[in-house]
Amino acid sequence: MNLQDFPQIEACFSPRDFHLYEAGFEVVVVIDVLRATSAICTAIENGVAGIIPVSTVEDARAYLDKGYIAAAEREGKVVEGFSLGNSPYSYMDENLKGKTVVLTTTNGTKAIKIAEHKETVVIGSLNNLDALVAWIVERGENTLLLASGWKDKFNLEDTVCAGAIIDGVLLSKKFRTNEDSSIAAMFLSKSARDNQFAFLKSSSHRIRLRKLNLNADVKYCLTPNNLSSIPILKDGVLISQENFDKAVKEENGDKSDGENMVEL
Ligand code: 3SL
Repeated sequence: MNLQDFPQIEACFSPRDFHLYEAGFEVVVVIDVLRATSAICTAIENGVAGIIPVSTVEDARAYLDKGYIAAAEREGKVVEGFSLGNSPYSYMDENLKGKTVVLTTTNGTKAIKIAEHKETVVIGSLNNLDALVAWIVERGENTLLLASGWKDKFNLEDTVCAGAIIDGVLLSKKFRTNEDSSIAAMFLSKSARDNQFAFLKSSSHRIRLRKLNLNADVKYCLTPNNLSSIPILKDGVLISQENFDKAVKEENGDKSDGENMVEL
């Protein structure tokens, strides 16, 4: 097979640039290491049935008023009136098992909403790195890694994560990469490999979160491969890969697994 026939994997550094990259990509992986996508992966791994990403605090409040469980973060803090934000630790709660949570965050959910019209949107983090790499390789489709950044600006941690994903996927020798952004991401990830925490010590986002006393969250979010869930967007709700596959099977006429479906 010619290199040009291989599916492509690329990195986009900011939601602001998404329109420049998105054409031709069937799969978009949204990355917000600190902290939205790490929290979403944690939630799904810990049995949360679904996460509904919304753009604004007002949207989240409207769901809250209707009786939904809703979470909101702005500037790193839980928004007044909400009891949940985007700390991964708050999604390890037994009481959330089987529930659907509405979530809005400064950067991560904004990036998810920007990408939601694409065929397949999945959630990436350092936490689910290897599982995600294996999923991308098996899927074999053009894949764009969308870094959420900070308010449309480039950030180190999402780029390092994107570079690590590209590195892993290229090892399969079944993908190609073209963009300079992807090459830069791979260089950054190689520099960070031995100690992500030390490498990202001076990152603006880490400093911001440290000031808010969120060091434990940062440590957790920078831990590779402590999770294996791959949340996938289905009709506006992020669900586990297993439930996604069941739902698709059911839509295609195979009802055999239907009774095990989680109700959203
Ligand atoms: O989760 C997010 O969207 C973050 O970018 C915000 S936080 O500073 O990590 O809370």
